Amino acid sequence: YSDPHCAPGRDTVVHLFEWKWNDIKAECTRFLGPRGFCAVQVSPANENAVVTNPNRPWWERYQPVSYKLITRSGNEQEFRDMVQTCNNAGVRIYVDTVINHMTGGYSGSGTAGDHFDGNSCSFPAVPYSNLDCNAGDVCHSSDGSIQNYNNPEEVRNCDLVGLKDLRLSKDYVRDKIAGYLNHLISIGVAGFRVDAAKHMWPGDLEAVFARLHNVDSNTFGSGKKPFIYQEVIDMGGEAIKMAEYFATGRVTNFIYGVKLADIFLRHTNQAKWLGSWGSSWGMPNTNDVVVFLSNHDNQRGHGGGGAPITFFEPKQLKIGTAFMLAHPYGFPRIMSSYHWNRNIQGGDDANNWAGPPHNNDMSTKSVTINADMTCGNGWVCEHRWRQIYNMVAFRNVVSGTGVLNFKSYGDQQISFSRGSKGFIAIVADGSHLNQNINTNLPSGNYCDVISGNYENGACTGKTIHVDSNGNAHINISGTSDDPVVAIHVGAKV
Ligand code: QV4
Ligand code: CA
Repeated sequence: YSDPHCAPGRDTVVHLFEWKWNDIKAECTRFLGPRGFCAVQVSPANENAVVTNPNRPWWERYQPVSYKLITRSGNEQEFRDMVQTCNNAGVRIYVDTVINHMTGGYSGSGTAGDHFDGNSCSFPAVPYSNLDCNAGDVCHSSDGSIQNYNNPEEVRNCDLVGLKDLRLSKDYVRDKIAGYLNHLISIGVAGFRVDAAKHMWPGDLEAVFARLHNVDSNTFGSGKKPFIYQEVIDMGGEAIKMAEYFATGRVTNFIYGVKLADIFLRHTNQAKWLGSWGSSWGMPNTNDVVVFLSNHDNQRGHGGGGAPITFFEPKQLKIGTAFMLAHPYGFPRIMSSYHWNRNIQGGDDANNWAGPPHNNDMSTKSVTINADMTCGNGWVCEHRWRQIYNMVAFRNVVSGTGVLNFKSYGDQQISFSRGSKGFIAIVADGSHLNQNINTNLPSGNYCDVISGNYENGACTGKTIHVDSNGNAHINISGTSDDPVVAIHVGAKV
């Protein structure tokens, strides 16, 4: 399950959080395909509870009502069009799948108009009934919700924040979930993010995944299992460990973004130590993880996944992303967000619920594209920032090479090469780097893809000269907007 099924030469996922299927379809052809992205993580595709208090929060999509493909992102036909178009553009679709639970304990209707009553675990559009949710026979917490994260039984058998916990020990429930995932596979998706995996027994997940069909052989080759990455928040302090889930796919490595935020945001740790970055930092092996600086939860203080770097710190985000994409550890995911008005009250963001940009009827707004390639209508589109998409291309070009010549020039100044294909230098604080550095690249003139674009053989930014010994003069002011230089053999002028 740990092969992401990227088209050859691609290696980065972008989470187009809350985007509509029609917009993702367009983005695959006009941007993600040409720019070398491997895949898109899309928001949950199945019917969810319509929550009106607060009014249409993003988190309503984590409260399933049925497995019909009807949400604010679009309907099944639009979903199919997106998957087909993206596959044709060489871009894979991974669906965020919510299979641990259904809605909270209240009744209402869903985005496809289906009625539900969470209190009695009544979801007739599946159908699930009272027998299909966990109850007091297996959950022994005081109120049926998870209180103690150090008790694995409670974490897996009780309700996560009051969300009706599915009885995954039952074949009937396993069949329904597998039926939903197989439906998505039949449409052509390449894989799944498994929401709240920590709250399901690894054995139950195994039983569900054993029921899955192979992914489409025309697109992905024959005999291939879907790519599976499981959301397990393991910062080291709880009973449940990431390692319990390696047999059923990759895991989301939350330690990664927090440790990089310590260096690039808080400066409580030093970039000079990054020479050993990877599993020796107490993180799983490279092929067991998806890595990211932030996700849709911790960018707004949800979920306890630590305090990461987000688009609210654009300079640090660009530096951190450059490092993430330049370094071979893990399968990287970029967060692509929408704007909301952060309103910190006593440590919490009072607007952390705010849903995507919307029209008066609460339908999600389309993504518009500005002349400078950035997005409008309230969409941040971090993946369209030059310093970020050019590093996606960098990662593709240096693929297969290792980290070479890692050097530091002070606590927060580093450089390293990727074989003889790429080189990066980073200043993580306000200091000044001015050095002759061996880049290990063939001699020539290279486009610094951070300060500019490589277009038709020319560079719109700085050109870096590498001499016949592989040396280059690197001059970076840490107080500048983008204190990074990145060059690679795919952008020689
Ligand atoms: C409320 C009360 C509860 C009460 C309940 C009674 O707070 O105390 O028991 O009512 O019904 C929303 C509300 C939450 C509400 C709940 C049930 O925020 O206040 O409970 O609904 O109605 C997202 C949000 C949650 C949201 C949930 C469902 O983050 O706030 O809950 O969607 O709408 C842990 C887990 C990890 C999880 C993380 C958030 O280990 O798995 O918490 N992360 C994933 C997703 C995340 C999502 C869920 C799991 C749930 O990434 O986005 O939660 O699917 O770390
Ligand atoms: Ca559970």
